[in-house]
Order: sequence, then C-alpha cells, then structure tokens
Amino acid sequence: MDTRPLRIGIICYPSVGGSGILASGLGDELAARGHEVHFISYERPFRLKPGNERVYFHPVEISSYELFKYPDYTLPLSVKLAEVAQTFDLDILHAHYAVPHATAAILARSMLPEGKRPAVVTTLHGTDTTLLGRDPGYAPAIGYALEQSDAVTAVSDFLRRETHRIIGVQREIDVIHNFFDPRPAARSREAVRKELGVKPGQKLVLHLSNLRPVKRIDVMLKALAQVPNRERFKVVVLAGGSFTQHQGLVRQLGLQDTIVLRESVSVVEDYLQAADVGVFTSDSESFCLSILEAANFGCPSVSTRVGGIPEVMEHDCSALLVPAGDSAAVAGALDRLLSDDALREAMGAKARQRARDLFSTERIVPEYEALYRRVLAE
Ligand code: GMT
Repeated sequence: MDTRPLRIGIICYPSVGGSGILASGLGDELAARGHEVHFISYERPFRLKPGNERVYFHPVEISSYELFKYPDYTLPLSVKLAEVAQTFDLDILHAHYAVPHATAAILARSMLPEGKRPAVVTTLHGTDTTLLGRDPGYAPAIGYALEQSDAVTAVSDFLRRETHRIIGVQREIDVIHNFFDPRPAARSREAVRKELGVKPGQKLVLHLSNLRPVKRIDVMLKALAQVPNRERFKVVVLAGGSFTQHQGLVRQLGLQDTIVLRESVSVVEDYLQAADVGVFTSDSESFCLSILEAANFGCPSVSTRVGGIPEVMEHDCSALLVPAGDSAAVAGALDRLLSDDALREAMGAKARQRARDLFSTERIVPEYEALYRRVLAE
C-alpha cells in the first residue's frame, strides 16, 4: 500500500461552527501524521493550532464590483483552489460542507490539465443536506457536486440516509463520524466557575451552539424555567451567534439571574471542564459535536433524540435523550441529573469513555487517511 505523505487541500468555513472545527482538527492531525495540509478559506480557521509546520493557509480574496448586487465567493474560491492545487501538486481537495465548497472543488478540478487533477472528497456536515438540500435553488447543484466527487462522506448514518432521501443521490456515501481532540484548558475549573458566579454547592449547566433556529433556544429556556429549585444551578450559554432575540423570553421566564452569556469564546475547554451537565434542544442535528465536546470532559448531556444524536450517545447510559420540542421532558431529565450526583458522575464517566472509544482522533483520522488512499488508488 502507498504510504507516502499526501498533499491535502482543506476547504472549510473558518468561523465558529462544527464543520470548521472538525475540518481544522482534521488538518492539524493530518499534519501531525506527516501530511502537508493547505487550508483554503476567506479567513484563517480560528481553531487551527498555531505553529504547525506542515499547515499552510491560503486566503481567498473577493473583489467587489458595482455590477454585482451580491458578491460571488464560489468563483474566486474555485480559482484559488485550482491555483493552490497546481502550485503544490495536491493529491486531494477535501471540501467540508457542500455549499459552495464541493461545487468550487469540482470546478477547480475541471480547470486543471489532466494528470494535474486532485481527487475531490466532500464531507457533508448537516444543513448542507437537511436545509439546503431541500431548497430547489441549491439541491440540483449539491446533487451534481456529490455525484462528481471522488468520495462523499457524512458525519453520521442519519445524514447518509437523509442525503439519499432528500437529494436523491445514488452514489455510495461513507460514514465517518466526527471526532474531537480537546486542547488543554487555559484556566482552572474553580477560576471559571468563580468568573460565572457559580456559588459553592451550585451546579453548572452548559449550552454551546451557533444559536440558529434549529437549536430551539426557546425550548431550552422554557425547560430551564421548569426545573425545580432554580437556585441549585447556573446556566452558561456559549454563543456562536446572536442571543439578543432570546432576551425577551429570558426576562419573561425570570431567568435573568440563572443564565450567564459568553460570546466569542476562544478557549471553550475552559467552560467545558467547568460544567456539570450539557443541554441541547435541537429539532435536527446530524451529529452535535457539542455533546461530544462536553463528553470529553466527563460532562453528560440532556438532549433531544433527533438525527444522528443517538449514534453519538446512548440514552440512559451516557446521556438522557428526550423527545424533540418537549420542554417538560428536558426539564425532568435535567432535574434527574442535577439531583443525583452519583448518577450524573457515572453517566459523565460513560460519556467520556464512549467519546474516547468511538470518537477519538486515533480512531477517526485513520479512516480519512484510508479513504484518501482508496480514491487515489482508484
Ligand atoms: O449544518 C450546520 O448547521 C452547520 C454545521 C456547523 O458548521 O456547525 O453543523 C453541522 O455540522 C456539525 C459538524 O459535523 C454537526 O455536529 C452538527 O450536528 C451539524 N448541524 C446540524 O445538523 C444542524
């Protein structure tokens, strides 16, 4: 088998969000394993570790022309991809999140002369299928890019099935689950709890997301308001999006003293290690990287039983999973974990074990390497 180091281009969103976090972690790990990794995006991905000698970043510059009512990203991205692929003789272009990355990668490949064309791998992350895949303005282009990719992966079996069902692609889709490699926390658990105003004896509940409508923050807030003995806990919301539209409901439910908001957090590990329970109330979720992030710190989660989440954690073992939209069920599950230290700690230990056994870097990154070698051998 070919074991030479590969030259890999990774295309991803650079901002806060699971697909960019996963792509950054993958690039860092591939470089640590001897591969040369080129990130191509409009900004340097915020999660990339500094100083990794085999990791390069190539910014996509976007010109603005008066003629354009809407700026175009796909064409400058595809031109940059073709340029980087040719200059660095890339073996693979790996698009994370289909829109518009997979389309740009396919276009870049066809711009290059034969013999100089990298293989294109597309990883579907979630709403590229479940939301945009339902939009007639996007679906045919997504379907075409997936059919033209040399390999397509989905981050859960749920997402693989949904991609066949919603977009109607016929081709094989490999499932490679997400992984999370935590960085060391910068501060102690005690220091972070003090910063958040968590009193001795109080528990800390954590929510971490981009706060988009699918996360159903309304359900989470209604659930928190129904948990008995509210003085027992504080809630930290690590917001990767605007929380402003939820402030009215926070006031209406009298949660002002319970919820602490933190925006633009760069070291999430500080808060993950300080939390006792995670809470996630999404209506749909292909994987929910945040549950895995919390699990890595022995923090069990209460979550809605949707999408790929049952592949990530098992109900009543490593998490408590409840029906979507059911704030009373979320509140009941939170109350159970907040009331029973032994149960919470045992569930947290199982969550951490499951995270390490099934979703570790050591387990998942070689699956991507094997996929790259497979498409290059085809
Ligand atoms: O699809 C999105 O809404 C954005 C994306 C992101 O960048 O955060 O989230 C998706 O990808 C994550 C990483 O694979 C998954 O953990 C999330 O479950 C998934 N989001 C949805 O399916 C809603």
